[in-house]
Amino acid sequence: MTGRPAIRPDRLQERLERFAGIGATPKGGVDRQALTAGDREARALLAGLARDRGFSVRQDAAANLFLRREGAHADLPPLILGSHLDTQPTGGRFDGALGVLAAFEVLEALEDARLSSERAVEVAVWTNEEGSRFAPGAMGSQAFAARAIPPEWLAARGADGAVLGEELDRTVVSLAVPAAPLGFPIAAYLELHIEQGPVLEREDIPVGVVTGIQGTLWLEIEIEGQAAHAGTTPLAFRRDPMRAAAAILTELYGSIMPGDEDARFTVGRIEARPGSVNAIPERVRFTIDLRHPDAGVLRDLADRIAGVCEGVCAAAGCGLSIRRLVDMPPIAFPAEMVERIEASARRIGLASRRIVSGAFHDALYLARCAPAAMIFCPCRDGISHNEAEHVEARFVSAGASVLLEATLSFLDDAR
Ligand code: HGY
Ligand code: MN
Ligand code: MN
Repeated sequence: MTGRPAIRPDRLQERLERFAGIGATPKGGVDRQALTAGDREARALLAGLARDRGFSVRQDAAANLFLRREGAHADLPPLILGSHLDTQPTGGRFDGALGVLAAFEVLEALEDARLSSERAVEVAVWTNEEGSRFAPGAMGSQAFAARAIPPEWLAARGADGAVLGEELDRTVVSLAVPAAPLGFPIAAYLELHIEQGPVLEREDIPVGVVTGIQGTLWLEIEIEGQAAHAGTTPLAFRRDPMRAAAAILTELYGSIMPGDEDARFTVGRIEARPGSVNAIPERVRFTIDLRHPDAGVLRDLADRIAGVCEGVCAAAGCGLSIRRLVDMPPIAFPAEMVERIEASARRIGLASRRIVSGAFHDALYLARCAPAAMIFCPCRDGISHNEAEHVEARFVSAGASVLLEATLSFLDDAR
């Protein structure tokens, strides 16, 4: 070994720049949605970089990508470092990509130092974490944890009309690499990610030690009314689903978050059919993203939403259907994993604070397979899922250094 492995901040910044160029938007963000040509281009670029360093590349049936640096004992479950390369339609350069490229930087640092380890270390690129093109989110990590792809996912149509199964096949065949099993034993999982909120920056703390992830529900609300002429139909003759939706959203926006500072209620997508300016819609469909750290409260809020929808639609003479697209219960990471991340930050002289993640992450599902932990770094103004997303170089280096230190702590344990 040639000295203790170290992150090369310049190399990591160059990689972040290079990947940000795949799906770059005019406003400085990234649109590299899951299973698109841009996603495939980024995966191919990373696979090529991995091969150049002598790492092996595999891909499973869910298109999860694994870049492996061998250890002395190939039969030992590997340590996995990962995140995602897919982005929101108007996403940023760091959400997901930071975790993947910092993990790759850790692998390169181990290789540069010619460190020999008992077990392999692998970088995982999880498919479709965002869920914005194809619901649900965290699709690849869910399939890995369950060791199966639910058949109903494959027939699903994305927001752009594409069929998931076809896009998944296209992505898997786009990379001629050996197949990995869908799900395999792992020793532990570590993920670096931007906080996507304002806490760390506000307290000027470079490292977030994630203690858990709050629960998330995605609902699709569909209200059926009666299409009619906008000019000739008096109020008493209308069964207007948009009017019902407006009453529902007024009630829910006016009560859920104002009533509970830990609750998060978001309507990100709403559409009317036929969507004609002078026709009362036949149908209105909208999504709800509901989050809470407490599973019981999340359930009660979901029941409340259903009750409000049922009451308003009955009074408006409209039909109602509620589809659950995502149901992610909250999780807590194991105490010893949280302490390990804290100790890693302390050993390299970085201040840290514990924090619960408001966003879901692939680690939520990997936590079902092995001890898992997450490291956060601050992002400017707490902004994410926005093209203005930005992370200062010093925080990128700090996060990657903690990821390396935590990785070494696992490899040291195995000595
Ligand atoms: O929506 C989420 O929490 C994640 O950022 N995709
Ligand atoms: Mn993310
Ligand atoms: Mn995201």
